[in-house]
Amino acid sequence: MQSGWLSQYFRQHDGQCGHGDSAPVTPEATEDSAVSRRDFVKTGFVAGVAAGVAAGGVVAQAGKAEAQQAANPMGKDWWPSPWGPADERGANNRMTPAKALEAARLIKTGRTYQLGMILESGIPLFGSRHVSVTIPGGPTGGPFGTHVLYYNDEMFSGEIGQVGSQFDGLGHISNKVGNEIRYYNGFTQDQVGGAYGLQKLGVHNLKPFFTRGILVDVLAHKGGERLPTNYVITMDDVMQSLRKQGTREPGEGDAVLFRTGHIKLWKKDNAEFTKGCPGPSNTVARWLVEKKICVMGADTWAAEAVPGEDPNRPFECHTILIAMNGIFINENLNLEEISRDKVYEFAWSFNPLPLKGATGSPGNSVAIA
Ligand code: UVW
Repeated sequence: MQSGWLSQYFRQHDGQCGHGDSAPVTPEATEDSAVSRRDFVKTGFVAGVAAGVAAGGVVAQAGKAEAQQAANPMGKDWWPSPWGPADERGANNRMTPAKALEAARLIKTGRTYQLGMILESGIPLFGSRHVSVTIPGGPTGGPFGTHVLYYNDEMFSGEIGQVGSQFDGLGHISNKVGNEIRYYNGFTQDQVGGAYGLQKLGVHNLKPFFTRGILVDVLAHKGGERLPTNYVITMDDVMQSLRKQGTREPGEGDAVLFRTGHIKLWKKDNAEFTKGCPGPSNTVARWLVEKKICVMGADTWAAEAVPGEDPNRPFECHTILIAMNGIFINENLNLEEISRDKVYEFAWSFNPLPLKGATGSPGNSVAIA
């Protein structure tokens, strides 16, 4: 279980994050803000009477915005997607032949960099997730034939798409909007849920990613061994890092990877690793949405800052990217080697495991310089 505010968070929200009818926790739901909301309505009423119809119109406008916020804690409904109301691939649609050719042109030396960490027991894990690999028998089977052949199999158990250097698919994140749990493209829990694999938005819908990747080496810019746990990366950090590196801003269909140095805690101090993590702010995530990227990655377990800007709204970048915009997240990456070699722009590839109905995929994304 997580330490610090997250375990606190889990305790407070036990029974609220399932399918119950309880409203999502937002700052607006707190007593203080309820009071200020009442005051706002009262003030609006008085102002409306005093200043006539014009002022009343402004108040009505504000009231409408507030009602929208109450109906959808993210401020607006995010469906249908730009790829149509039936789309299940999101930003994976940006993987075009032209994009693959653009990525191929970035390959100059042919050197490959493994970005995935080894998937094994003992790695840091979120919440109560687990990883177990066992080899039944010893060897598992055989002997066969006169050449006396044996074979080994493995048994794996674990949340296969959500452990290790995981790739979050579009069925991973949803938010309560009004009375419905809503996913990417507005799909509801009834449409997506399935005891033996998601009925919609499974990672098997995705085609391989082969695209331009860029490293935003925030640690190199800020200096030190690693960014402080829960450091929130600002737009200024991003722009200064890119300027220092001489890297072009992200373009449509790019994969953007943030280095914080947090991965140095991997298997060395798992408690500190999972306590929180540094990562991009919501503003950075929204900028990446504007840039129409396909994947945001990082060397941390959440890829975004935890607890982030508002502890009452954990994993908000997950919602902004995955649920609202169909953009994928690749977590727990080893970005140390590409940082060391100053590989800032490269061909990036990841081929999600076509596991039917899975929420994500294990794997090993690669940078080719
Ligand atoms: C959650 O599942 C909440 O986070 P992550 O995608 O970082 O594992």
